[in-house]
Parts: sequence; C-alpha cells; structure tokens
Amino acid sequence: MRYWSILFALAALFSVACFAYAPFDANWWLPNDPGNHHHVVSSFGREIDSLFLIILWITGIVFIGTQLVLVWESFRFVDRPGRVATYFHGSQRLEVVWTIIPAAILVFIALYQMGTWAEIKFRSSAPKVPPLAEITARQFQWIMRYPGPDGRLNTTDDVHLVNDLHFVKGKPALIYLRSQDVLHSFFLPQLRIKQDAVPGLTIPVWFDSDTAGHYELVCAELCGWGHYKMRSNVTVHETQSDFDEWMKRAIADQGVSQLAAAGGPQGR
Ligand SMILES: [Cu+2]
Repeated sequence: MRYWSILFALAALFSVACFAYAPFDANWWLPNDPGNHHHVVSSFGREIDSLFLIILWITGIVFIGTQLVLVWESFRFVDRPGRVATYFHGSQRLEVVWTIIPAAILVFIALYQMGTWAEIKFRSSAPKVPPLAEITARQFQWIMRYPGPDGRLNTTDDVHLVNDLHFVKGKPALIYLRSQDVLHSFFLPQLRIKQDAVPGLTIPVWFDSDTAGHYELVCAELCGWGHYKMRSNVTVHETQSDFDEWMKRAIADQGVSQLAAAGGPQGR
C-alpha cells in the first residue's frame, strides 16, 4: 500500500509549513509587541531568539532529511507479492557516525550559548541596582513585595500586590524570586526570560525592556490544577516619574485597605 508513504509525506509537509509560517506571525512562537513583529523588547531577546533559531535550523534540516528518506523508502519498498524482505544486523560504523555527529552538534551548542547563559544567569552578571521587588510564586498567583517609601525590602512599609509587576523602560530590573509551595516558573514571554521558582531558594532574576507597554507574566511549570490561572500583568512605564506616580497610588491604596481591615478610619 503506497498510501502510507503519502500519509507520511502529508504529515511532514504540514510540519514544515508550520515552521515556514512561524516567522510571519507575531504570536506564533516568539511573541513580540503588537505592531512591531520583528523587534524584541528586551536586551537578551535577540540572543535568545538567535539561539532558538539555530536549534530550529539544525532540527529542521535533520527533520526534512529523515522525512524524505522515510517517504521515499516506504514508497519504493512497498509490499509486493513474491518479494521477500531481507534483514541485517546493525552496522557498527553507522552507529558510530550517528552518535558522533549529534554529540558534536550538542557540544557546539553548549559552547556557543555559554556567553548568553552567563549574561542572563550568572549571579556575577546581575545588575548592581537595588531590587525592584521580591516575587513569591504560590498556587496560583504571584505575590509581589515592593520596597515601600524607605526603599528597602522586608521592612514594615513594604507594598504588597498580587499579579502586578511594574518597572521602568530602559532600566535593568532585579527581582528576587521565591516559591511558597511547589516548583513554578517565572516566564516573561515577550522579554524571553524564564526562571524556575524553587521552594527554599531565593533566586535573583534580571531583565529590561526598551519599549513601554503592557506585557504578560505567566507560570511555565505545571504546578497544579490552577496552573493556567497564574498570569500576571506586567507594566513597563515610560519614565521613572510614571513609575513613582503608580507606586504612590499603590501605597495609598494599601493604606486604605489596611484601614478597612482595622475597621475603617473611624475605628468602628
Ligand atoms: Cu505555577
């Protein structure tokens, strides 16, 4: 039956069409800010994308090659009455070749990405700025603790917010990431930043954006039934004074809700 070769060919064509379409859609694989499809808003973004594309090229070429062989062989060696299949035991030379080539590719990728990894993950590369916030992941929300008017974290005037990340355009933002319960993953898709939140650890994460606007923070680790709900607003402010304005309102709102919890301004 030659139908099998046709089916394999169609599946491969469909996959390749998806690959080919991806760069033309702003939200297909590499989400970008609306209206500006080929611009990544963070400074790490371009490097992450180029690493992603190198791996995509390597796997894509191998995929197309193996699919061509698969389709061609299943077409050519179709079952015919009277023809007997022949078998042979593995070829050592072939096995050595197809072990060495992938190993060499992996070593190349490992060496090639080292600079980017160091820039994004090595603690020595962390920007020397006061922390923007401490972010604690828990089932199923992001709890954000910003330093209050005293500018210091973990003091009584800290501002507590849920699912609301704010920072300023063009300035490196440093956060401390924690988890209260299980493994979560702090993922800023538009900024190409991803970091696991591990119970018991406090992990510094830094990022920036050259475009003010609204983005998204999501959890990228299946952490329970409500995993899909772990989304947070991300606001990148145009200027520091916009940010300060927002922070002032957040502090005032927190004062109101604390008064409410204490029974209102009249103390009832
Ligand atoms: Cu989660």
